[in-house]
Amino acid sequence: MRRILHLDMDAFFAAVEEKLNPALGGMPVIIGARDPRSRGVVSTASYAARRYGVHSGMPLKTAFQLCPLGIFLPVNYDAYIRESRAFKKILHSISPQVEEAGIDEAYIDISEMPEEATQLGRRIKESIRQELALTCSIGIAPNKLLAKIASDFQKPDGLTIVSAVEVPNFLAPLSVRKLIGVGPKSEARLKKMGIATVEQLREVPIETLVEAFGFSYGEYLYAISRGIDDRPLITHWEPKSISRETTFQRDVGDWQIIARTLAELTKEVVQELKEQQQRAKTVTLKIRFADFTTITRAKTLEMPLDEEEPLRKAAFACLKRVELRQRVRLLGVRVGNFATHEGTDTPAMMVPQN
Ligand code: TTP
Ligand code: MG
Repeated sequence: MRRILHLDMDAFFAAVEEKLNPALGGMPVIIGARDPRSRGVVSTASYAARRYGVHSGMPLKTAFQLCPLGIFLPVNYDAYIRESRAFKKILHSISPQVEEAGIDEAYIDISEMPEEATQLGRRIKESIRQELALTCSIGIAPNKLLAKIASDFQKPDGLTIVSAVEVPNFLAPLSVRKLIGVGPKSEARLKKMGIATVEQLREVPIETLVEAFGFSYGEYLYAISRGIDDRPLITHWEPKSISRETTFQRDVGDWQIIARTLAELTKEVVQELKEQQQRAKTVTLKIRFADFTTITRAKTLEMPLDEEEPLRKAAFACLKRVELRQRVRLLGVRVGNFATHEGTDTPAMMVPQN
């Protein structure tokens, strides 16, 4: 079971200013410029300032009208970068599986960590509070999409844990805008269709979504409203991989078509592998069925290779391990676990298992 933690610092720029000047604590601090009548927009505002309706992206002049007694400060980027590095260092000390997603946010893959979610979340928040005197909000959920929504759920100083069984109920009442990839335009179009919440979006048949939004975005909305997101974390340490996947125009039950597609995808992946002068030791097959359940099967070879035939055989060995109990919507192949050509000294006699 995948467990992803997303952490986002609270009112980050404003919180750093409050840390540097404790006299500002609890006051309506607005970051953007020292002169609130100048042009430009609000970078962020402390939670005390947000009570007046001030928020990121708002013209400073509007913020000044809403909150004339606010403390307006210019952006002091160097200070924020320092604090950003410091909190990320704490995260890297907890796990090597960290994706730095922005100046004040990061994901950690905690699937392999034995610690219970609440405990781990509290421990990280406590470290950041004690070592940096800053607060953050954390979400823990089965994937990146859900973890990010969860970290935003009880801001500031929040900790929200969403287990796999809780996902449908957690998502149902939320506005569609909370979903990654749904901006103001899509929100407006959905509203015209009578769809405001994730629950309402889930009730729309996929055909209707594809008709209204086109094939790929329609499919995307269908998946995302069900909390499906298999994006991997992008970490420094993660070995690189190459992958290709394809979504069939119509779900496929014919084994011949599946086999032919798998061979084509593998061929493309191997071509890329050769271009990148890499050799891969692990082949992973991904299949998404008509009902959107998604499975992966992996096979690790005895040594890294860049030839088509053994890698295709490995992909087919994975396919053989899958019960094709439903039609297939999507097929994908990934090769990873790389060794560069210079890197490994491969004995010519070894034959890969298949
Ligand atoms: P956010 O995490 O979106 O906002 P925040 O940390 O200030 O508040 P919270 O997470 O508690 O809701 O963005 C992080 C920082 O990025 C923010 O402190 C300032 C900067 N930023 C801008 O400069 N302009 C913007 O429009 C946004 C959204 C953020
Ligand atoms: Mg933040």
